[in-house]
Amino acid sequence: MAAGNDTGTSTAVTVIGLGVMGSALATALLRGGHPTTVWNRTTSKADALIASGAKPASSVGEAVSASPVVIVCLLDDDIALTHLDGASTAIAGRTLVNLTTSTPAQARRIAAWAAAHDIDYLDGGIMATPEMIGGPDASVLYSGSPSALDAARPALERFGNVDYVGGDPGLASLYDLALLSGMYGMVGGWFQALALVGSAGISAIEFVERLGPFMTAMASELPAIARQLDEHDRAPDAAPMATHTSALTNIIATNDQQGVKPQLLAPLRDLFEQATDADAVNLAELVEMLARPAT
Ligand code: FVH
Repeated sequence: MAAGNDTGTSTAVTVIGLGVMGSALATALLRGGHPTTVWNRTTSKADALIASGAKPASSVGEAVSASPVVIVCLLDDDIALTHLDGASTAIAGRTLVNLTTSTPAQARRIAAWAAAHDIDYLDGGIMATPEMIGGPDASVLYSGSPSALDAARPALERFGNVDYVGGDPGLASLYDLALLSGMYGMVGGWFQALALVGSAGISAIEFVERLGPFMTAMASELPAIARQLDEHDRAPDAAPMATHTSALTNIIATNDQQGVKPQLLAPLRDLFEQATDADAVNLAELVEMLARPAT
């Protein structure tokens, strides 16, 4: 059963945590006309929001009592759980959306805690920077209780695209971390490439005019690899595995010769070497090798 105030046409929302991201979320809610109550450990971070119409709360318990939907955006899940647990009686009967970055196990832990306290729980992973919140490019992953999603949806739509990925509360976090894995892998490639051309005195700005389009062209290979994975397709790639291993060996040797640490690509070379030794025929097989338990 819903608890707290739900005045007018917009759901009242409480935001716990007013770091750069929590402040952006609260700002988007205020802009969307949601009565918004805020709490932060360092109270001065609420000042600008209060000037824009937010209601300050002097404790987490007071904050959550003000709204049927409670959004948490703190540094990490341990901190979130500590503060929520101290106000569990006040949160009972409400919808809780936790946008603190977590691991799937942490998300499931908070979901189990919420279930034990009669709290409808949705976990989230924000795929946006604070500046993007409320804009057309912001997207937030959600997983967990469908009824929590329904209750919170009008407020969540103020942040950006609502991307619900399933009932398992750990799923949003898994998708979040998998997407970030892709991003950090790509960023690692950028770093290695820029360090290598930089060691030869080549301008980074000049080089990225080549790197950007090349990365975009290579990304077009991704759906084919995904299809091979899903279908366990063993059709051989045009390039034999040994070709990739040789390319990576040359890349690492050249980085060494140029005085650039090859550390970001060395593990990838090792994986390709193992794939070559195992007579792997396509790149999808490397993904399967990564996911296979170590023997
Ligand atoms: N900023 C971003 O671009 C990313 C985008 C993807 C999602 N993340 C996650 O969002 C969570 C909050 O991140 P943030 O950027 O708002 O971080 P900060 O500005 O550092 O604010 C941290 C808030 O946590 C509060 N806090 C820290 N320790 C405690 C504590 N022991 N007790 C109570 N509150 C605590 C802090 O309070 P204060 O220092 O202002 O008093 C801020 O409210 C995070 O999970 C990102 O991974 C953002």
